[in-house]
Amino acid sequence: MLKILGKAASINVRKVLWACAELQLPYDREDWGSGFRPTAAPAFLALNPHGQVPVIVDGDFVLWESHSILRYLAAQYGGAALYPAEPRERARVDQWMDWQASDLNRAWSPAFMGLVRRSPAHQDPAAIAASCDDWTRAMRVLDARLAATGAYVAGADFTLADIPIGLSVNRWRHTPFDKPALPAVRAYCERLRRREGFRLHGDNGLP
Ligand SMILES: N[C@@H](CCC(=O)N[C@@H](CS)C(=O)NCC(=O)O)C(=O)O
Repeated sequence: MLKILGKAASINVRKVLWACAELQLPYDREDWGSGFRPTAAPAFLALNPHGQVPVIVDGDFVLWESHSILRYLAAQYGGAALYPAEPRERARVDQWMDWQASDLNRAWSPAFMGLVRRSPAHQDPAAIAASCDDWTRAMRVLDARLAATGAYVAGADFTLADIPIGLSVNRWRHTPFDKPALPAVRAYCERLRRREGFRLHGDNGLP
């Protein structure tokens, strides 16, 4: 049975849990990460030397890095529709996944840490305001993309990319600052609510 190491509140662990729901893949999950077993434990560092969740153990195969895990699970467990083989379709999925993990993640980080996590180290109002601006700019681009597809981020069909992007939209909704109305993002959220994976691991009250 697939083993997932990581607390269920972590956005990166939730990507993996949602992917398992899409693939109807059973798993055992162990709570690791802040508030639970420490990822600095030697047993954990032996699996992921970065000391971060999620990690999966699939037989004798160990893998860390959430988007790599999503791609592996889709490839290994019949997720061709989630991660198409056709090079251009696949590249479009990768493009949005990579953007989420890099630019979008970077944009929201100070605002999220300051406004939601209330981290004492992230209370500089100028840094929070700049992050809110960057995040809003990124979300406007996403809104335009979703308005153009009228469906999902990579196109007409739900793909792996909608997992990190869907969780990001959920985080946007839960972060308290003055945000513009983004009608296509709102409609996308309604569309995602039809999926059990999003209801369980995305739209579950956690930011
Ligand atoms: N790039 C990594 C980032 C993983 C990451 O930042 N994980 C956080 C939780 S969301 C973590 O492990 N924090 C340390 C901890 O909780 O102890 C991925 O996508 O898997």
